[in-house]
Amino acid sequence: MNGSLYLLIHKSICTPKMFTLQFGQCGNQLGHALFSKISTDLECVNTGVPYNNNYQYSEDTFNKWFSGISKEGKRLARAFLVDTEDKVIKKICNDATIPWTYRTKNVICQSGGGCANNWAYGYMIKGHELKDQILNSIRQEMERTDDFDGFLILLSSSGGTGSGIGSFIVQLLREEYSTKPIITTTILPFSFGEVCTQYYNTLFTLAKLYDHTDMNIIIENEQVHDICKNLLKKSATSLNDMNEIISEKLLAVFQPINNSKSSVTALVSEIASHPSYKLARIKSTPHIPTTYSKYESLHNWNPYIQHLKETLRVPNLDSKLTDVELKPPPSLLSTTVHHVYACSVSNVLITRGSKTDNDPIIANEFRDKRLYPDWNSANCFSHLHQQRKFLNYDKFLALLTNNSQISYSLDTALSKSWKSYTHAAYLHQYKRFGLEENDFLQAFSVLENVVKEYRELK
Ligand SMILES: Nc1nc2c(ncn2[C@@H]2O[C@H](COP(=O)(O)OP(=O)(O)OP(=O)(O)O)[C@@H](O)[C@H]2O)c(=O)[nH]1
Ligand SMILES: [Mg+2]
Repeated sequence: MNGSLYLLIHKSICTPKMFTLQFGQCGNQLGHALFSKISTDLECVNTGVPYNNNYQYSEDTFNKWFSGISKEGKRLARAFLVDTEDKVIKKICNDATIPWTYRTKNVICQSGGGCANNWAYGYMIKGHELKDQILNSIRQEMERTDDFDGFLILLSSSGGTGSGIGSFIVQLLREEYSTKPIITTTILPFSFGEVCTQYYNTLFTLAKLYDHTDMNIIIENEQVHDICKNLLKKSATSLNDMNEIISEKLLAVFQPINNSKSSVTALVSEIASHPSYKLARIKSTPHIPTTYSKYESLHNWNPYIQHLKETLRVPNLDSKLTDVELKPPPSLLSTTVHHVYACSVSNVLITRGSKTDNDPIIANEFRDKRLYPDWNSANCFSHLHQQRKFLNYDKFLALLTNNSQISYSLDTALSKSWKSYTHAAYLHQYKRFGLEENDFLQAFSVLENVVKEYRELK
């Protein structure tokens, strides 16, 4: 075979391929927003790179997220849709405005009334009913796929379907694909005004996922809502607006980079190689109102980088701290930085956009040994760059970070579920599906240990 033809075929076969699994209302709506963003990114005209480079990026994007073209000429998402009520699935599958579609066989949906915000109902009952159908669809897709790179699971921790069925299926995937990376994206609930069982569901989900995933990316709905309010200046924020922000964060990390380190396996080993620290968050910038032009960058690279570093601040003593990610990046580099920073197990900085001699990217801010624990100060940071612009942003930056800040969010979930538990509140709703006191105590113990490990990071 002609050498260059061989290389071309080989390169396309070797593009790492992602399997996206969407569970419940949140997982499916978020997945839909994610594929929408991928399509928007594919169709960008202001790429900042020569035709050939953009062609390669588009090929890699297509191969990573899609498994072919449908008879109607639409891209086929390599996604699996699971729900126990059909409202959301019907809506997204019948969306005629989108340039992609789902394989019918990969849509696993009951037309019941959902899992009633009950992790136990999802995990103990509905998961068993649906597991064969879900695993068979995955096996069939796997047979069609070479160079499988990893699972990306999308779910909320506080309902019943995403949390319960999602946790159950992740456990089965771990058994069946023991060496393949499993990354979960877990959406944590708002702290007020949602359902009374949300913290028990969150407790069980986080504890189960801790045992079976390689990396769990934690997203807090409350924080994403505030990003929309403060940075996008939305007067009313919808779940859709929030899903757009979450999708941008995820894709800033997972869209192709011309570097083998961007494969899921490599990212997991960079960020979550220590078995006690598997939680990550994505800090990203800039998020700007749609009325602003994305073509023109407001800043050089380095103020953005310093801004991302400032998002790692933690409160000093008992002082209250504004979340820096909710503020726009300052236009001037600050010279008097003397804050206290979270201790990071590891950080990966991903930059997307044009880097020039006049505007270089200097990531030394993240090489500061004081940001990391003594036992991991050597291999704790890496920087990946993609010259191709992302979603028409002149520059876009994401910091995938595994650090001690997470203990604050988990502490809230723990203390609220512990409070309910000590009053024996709603326990009967879980016991009627077979959970026992011991299951609660085990989940508390796993999560308390996680919080303790992160809090003691130095
Ligand atoms: N970010 C985001 N959060 C969502 C979305 N839809 C629901 N949520 C959040 O998800 C939680 C509720 O979980 P759902 O995903 O609706 O529940 P489910 O998995 O469908 O489970 P059941 O309906 O109980 O069977 C709440 O915290 C909501 O705020 C969404 O599209 N985006
Ligand atoms: Mg639901």
